[in-house]
Amino acid sequence: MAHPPIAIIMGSQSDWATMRHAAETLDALGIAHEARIVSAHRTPDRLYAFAKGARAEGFQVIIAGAGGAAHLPGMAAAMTPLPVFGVPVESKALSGQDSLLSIVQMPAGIPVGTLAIGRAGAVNAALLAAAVLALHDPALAERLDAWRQRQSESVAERPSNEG
Ligand code: RP5
Repeated sequence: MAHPPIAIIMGSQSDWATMRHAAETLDALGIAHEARIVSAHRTPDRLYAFAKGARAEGFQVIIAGAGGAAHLPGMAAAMTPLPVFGVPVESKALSGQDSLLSIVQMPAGIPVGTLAIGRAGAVNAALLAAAVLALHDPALAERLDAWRQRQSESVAERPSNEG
C-alpha cells in the first residue's frame, strides 16, 4: 500500500482536540494520513528525525499544529522541502494570538502557509493540503469538488428558528 501522503504533526497531546479536525476532514475526502506528536522543545531529536526524513519516508504535505511559542511549523519547514501548513492552536493565556504570530511571522526564505486559529485552521489546512494533492490526482479533485458542492447544498436560503 502507498505511504500516506499527509503527515499531521502537533506539539502535544493537548493539540489533538484541534488537530483531529484536520484528520476528520482528510478522512471525509478519502486521503490517507498519519498523525504524530512531535514537540519542537520537548522532543527536538524526534522533530529533527521526522522533518529530515519526511520526504524520503513518502510524505508530500505536512500539517503542523502548535500553541503558545509555536515554533514547530517553522522548525519543520526549515528542515524539509515539503510544503508545511501551520495551524495555530488556541492557547489558554493569549487565546492563540501568540500561536498565530509565532507561526505566521516567518522571515523570508522559509515559508509556512499559516491558517486561522483553532478548528477553522485545522479544517482549512486539510482542505489546502487536499487541493495541493488534487493538482496531480483527478479522482481526488472530483472528491474535493463534491465536498464543496455538498457544503454549498447544506446552506439554507433562509434562516430558521430551529437552527
Ligand atoms: C505547545 O505547548 C503545544 O503545541 C501545545 O499547544 C502547548 C501546550 O502543551 P501542553 O502543556 O498541553 O503539553 O508545545
